[in-house]
Amino acid sequence: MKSWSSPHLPHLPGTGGPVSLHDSASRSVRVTSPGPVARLYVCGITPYDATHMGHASTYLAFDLLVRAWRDAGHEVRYVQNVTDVDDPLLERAAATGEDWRDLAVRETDLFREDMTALSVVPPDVYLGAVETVPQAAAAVRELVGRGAAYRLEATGDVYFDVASDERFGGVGGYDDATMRQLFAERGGDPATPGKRSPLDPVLWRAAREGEPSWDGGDLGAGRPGWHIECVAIALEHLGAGFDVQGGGSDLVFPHHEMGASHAHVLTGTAPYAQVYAHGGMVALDGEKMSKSRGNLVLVSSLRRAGEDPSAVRLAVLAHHYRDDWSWTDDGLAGARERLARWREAVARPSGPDAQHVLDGVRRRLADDLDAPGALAVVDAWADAQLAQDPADAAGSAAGPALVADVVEGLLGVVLRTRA
Ligand code: 5CA
Ligand code: ZN
Repeated sequence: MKSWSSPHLPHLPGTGGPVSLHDSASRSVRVTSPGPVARLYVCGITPYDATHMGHASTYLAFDLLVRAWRDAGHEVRYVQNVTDVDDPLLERAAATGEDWRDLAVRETDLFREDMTALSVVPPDVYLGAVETVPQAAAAVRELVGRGAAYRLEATGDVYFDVASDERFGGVGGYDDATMRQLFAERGGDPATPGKRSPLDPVLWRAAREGEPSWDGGDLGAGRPGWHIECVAIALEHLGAGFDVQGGGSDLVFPHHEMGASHAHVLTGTAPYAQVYAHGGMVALDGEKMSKSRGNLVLVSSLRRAGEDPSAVRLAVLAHHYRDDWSWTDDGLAGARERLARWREAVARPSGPDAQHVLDGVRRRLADDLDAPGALAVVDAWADAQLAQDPADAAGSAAGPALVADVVEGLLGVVLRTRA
């Protein structure tokens, strides 16, 4: 699948330091220590509706990571999926009478436009579930071969035996009751009769009347379960033990827990990912923003309303990526004001030295992507700059130029139009 075009990434003097990131599995902030190539997998959208500010916030968080890693001198290999066949997508298409493929293509196109507008660095590998069915089916057959999966005679569906991975539960660290509750709330089927454990997730759903299906070889016709799709893509394009598995906190369990267990059994190694990083949930009016609830602020609506994408980025980056927060008009208005101040400050022909802005923003981002801290560093410089009488012209042109590059390169916020 095609990705989207890269934003301009200005060259910054020197290099940033090692990037630390909170790991859900160890419940601690850990220094990422990629080899020459930093390997990142971020769970992509299920394209049955438009991208809302919750999704955008998650992708912006990992965009900061990509930028910080690159700034620290790593080559980054970034893989993202599109869940372009799944129950909610099929249900929405059935409800509106649209072909599910057309729906997926349309919403994925809109997502690319949204990400491009928001200056999100594109993944190097962008893959849909449909185009990777053969890899997912092969992974399921492998799990069957290893005795970690079993078929339910009633339906022909194939399930993963969570007991086959002794590390199962290690990503989320939840007790059994919580796992059961989250599994039921987040697309699992605890009550399906005949399963060895209520928590066992489906690996291969046998073909049903009116549902799309693919040839699964020994598995028969069907389609892959959600977790194995991401694992098949990540293992093929990053390999086991990659640096960061990312997504929103709603994916900790079951999605990333199950994915890790599938991979542990498939590869015979652990961990699947060095760090499991999760962004907080964005709400609107106190409720998690979600397509199923319909309480959405869409990136595309903001764009249509003429909102500056840099203001949208600043509205998101004013919150730490791990916090849950609510989208508000006031938050966006505050971001517009900040953007205007920063633009005014860098537009002046000279200003205070800005090496400490570069150092400070680097340090804040390297510390678990502390974007609010990074914004405060830039605010302090802008305040000092705007407090000066422009006629005094203290400092040099290098200060404003460096701040504009730091803000664009590390925060993705565009302050100056390029000639
Ligand atoms: N396709 C799967 C992942 S394989 C999926 O969860 N798709 S999604 O469209 O529902 O979500 C896309 C990404 O946005 C996921 O990383 C999810 O964790 C994140 N996300 C969804 N809702 C919110 C929200 N309200 N706030 C923050 N992030 C969110
Ligand atoms: Zn995923």
